[in-house]
Amino acid sequence: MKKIITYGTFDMLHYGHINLLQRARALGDYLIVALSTDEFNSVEKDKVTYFSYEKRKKLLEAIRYVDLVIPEQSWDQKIQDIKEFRIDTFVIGDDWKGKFDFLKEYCEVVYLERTPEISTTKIKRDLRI
Ligand code: C2G
Repeated sequence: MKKIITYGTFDMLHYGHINLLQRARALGDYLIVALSTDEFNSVEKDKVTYFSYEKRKKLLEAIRYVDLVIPEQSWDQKIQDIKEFRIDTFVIGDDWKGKFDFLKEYCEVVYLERTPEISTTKIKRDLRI
């Protein structure tokens, strides 16, 4: 079984996120999403999410491409996650291109093209939330 992992905040879930998850899952047989916790978002990513971790987790668990959701609590947990879950491929959007090449020592690293024209920031701006 080829296991894939990806990381993110996935706030205000939109089709750009779904495109990423669908393509990530298509690279293997099992997709784990490491979901940024509320604390990790505010302390490390300077992000205030519209939905709490529990609500973002519930949304992700309802997606057919997602097999397991775990918390992302630190920038430094990726190597441990890859070992613990026997991950074959790490996947993330190409806005991170090159940033996680150090993981190539542990698994395949794939950067997927971001879906243009959509982001949580854009949604908030357009809705003036
Ligand atoms: N994404 C995408 N297209 C968009 C928007 C997002 O492909 N239009 C992808 C991002 O590239 C990322 C995933 O969807 O792979 C989740 O996006 P975010 O929630 O913005 O994730 P980010 O804050 O980049 O968190 O340790 C890694 C970080 O947790 C990544």
